[in-house]
Amino acid sequence: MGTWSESAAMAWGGRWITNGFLAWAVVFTVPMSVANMVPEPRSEVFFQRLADADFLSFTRQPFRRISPLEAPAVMPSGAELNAVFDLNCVGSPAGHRGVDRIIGQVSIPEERVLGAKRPRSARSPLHSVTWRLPRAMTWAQLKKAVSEERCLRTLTSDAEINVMSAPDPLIGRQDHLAFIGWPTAIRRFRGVIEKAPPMTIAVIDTGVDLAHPDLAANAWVNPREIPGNGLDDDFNGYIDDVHGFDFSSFSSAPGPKSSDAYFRHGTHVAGLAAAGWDGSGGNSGVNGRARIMSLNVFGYKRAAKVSMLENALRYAVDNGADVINLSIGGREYTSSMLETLRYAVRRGVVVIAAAGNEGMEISRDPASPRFVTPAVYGAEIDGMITVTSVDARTNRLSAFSNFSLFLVEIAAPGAFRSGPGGQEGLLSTFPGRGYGNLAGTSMAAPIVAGAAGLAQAWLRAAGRPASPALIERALRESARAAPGAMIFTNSGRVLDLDNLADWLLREAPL
Ligand SMILES: [Ca+2]
Ligand SMILES: [Ca+2]
Ligand SMILES: [Ca+2]
Repeated sequence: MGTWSESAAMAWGGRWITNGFLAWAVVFTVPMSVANMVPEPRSEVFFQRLADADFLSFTRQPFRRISPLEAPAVMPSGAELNAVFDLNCVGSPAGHRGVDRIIGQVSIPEERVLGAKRPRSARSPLHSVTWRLPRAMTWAQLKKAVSEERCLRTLTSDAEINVMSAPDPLIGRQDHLAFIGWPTAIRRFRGVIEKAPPMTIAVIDTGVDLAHPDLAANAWVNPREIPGNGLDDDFNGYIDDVHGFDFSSFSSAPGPKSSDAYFRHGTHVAGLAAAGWDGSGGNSGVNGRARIMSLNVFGYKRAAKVSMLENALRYAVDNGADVINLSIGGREYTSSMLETLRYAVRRGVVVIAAAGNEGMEISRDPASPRFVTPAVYGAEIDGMITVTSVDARTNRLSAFSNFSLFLVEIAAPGAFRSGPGGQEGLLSTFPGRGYGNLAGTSMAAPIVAGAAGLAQAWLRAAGRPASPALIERALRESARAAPGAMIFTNSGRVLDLDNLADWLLREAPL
């Protein structure tokens, strides 16, 4: 991050909500109302050239023209912006070269961002770059600089993204699988899964330790990339990306970059979704035949950036993921993220997002302190599912769970017990051959991601188009009613794999 002061950050709106700030939100509830919904962003505005659109947003208010009077007089040196470029932009001498020209100083050297070639036309033409202001700039200076950049599509604040696990639980258990009916249902799914080509689940997180004995056999492999030769063999823009990529430290090793407890998160999440059924440890994922694509957006840092998340989403879609798990989130609106999520679903990829752990009702209004992204977009995107957590011991909403009758779509176990007296978490894989316990909506989401992979395999085996919308419908309609979660999600339901198998047998017989 830059060196700008906290007061400057407040004025700019770039990163003023920290984890510490969230604590008060637990007691902050207001009546639910459709007034929380804001109008759909207009896509024609979104893709207009920046210079033509009222799009440069430096506050939490999107799509609102910011006059020079409203904008901060001076953007501080070191402020970080998310610049989204169109790599196929016509009319620019070299497309992305414009990054250097206008910005003067880019945090990542251009050739390392983009590799030797431009993406093929089937891939997303967009690429997000963190632009750190090299010096303090007035609104007029900034606007002049970007108005000459033909290939810049949007420029917004490059907000922080954090993981969504709750404070460390004391003990952990693995019978969350029993809670969702897995032990019996998996006999019905297993034959289908083992005949079908493996599903790929992209885990966009703190990195997955793919050397873990329960995960190694399920590591996704990029078949057209030769490891370790320093070349981008498949011309996808990323050098030596064999099992995924680290979008934060720009490294082809996508595993956790630190042994700090914070960075266990991605490995735990991956194990819940897809630890191998035949592993040496006592740990099973919901879909033990899935392939895990590790997309690390944290690197060595405890906070990711929206620009990295957007690039990771595009990578997952363009490189063959079937399901994307997002046990991460932020608190600030950035227009390009919604468009990137829509891109994923449009291209047939199911997106699963954790609702967050502030114990509050989330809001779709970007100006609200209860705005949580990307979770708030699940309800409006058919094929993206927002997940909250129930305690597997009580069948009630977990004390930490965010909720919304409008915006949260399904519940799954994210703890055994939560609230006063501590919590019991879910057991899954930790880096370094380990196992451990975590609790949170972060844990509930990958359980649903694994289930989405099961449903997808079944639908394909039955010859049905496995669209993200149909998979969402299967999971939600088959979920079982849970009185303890009734008013907290728009389905009032908890994932149930036995019911899912029944639903699939009825709607898509093999
Ligand atoms: Ca490559
Ligand atoms: Ca290579
Ligand atoms: Ca949805």
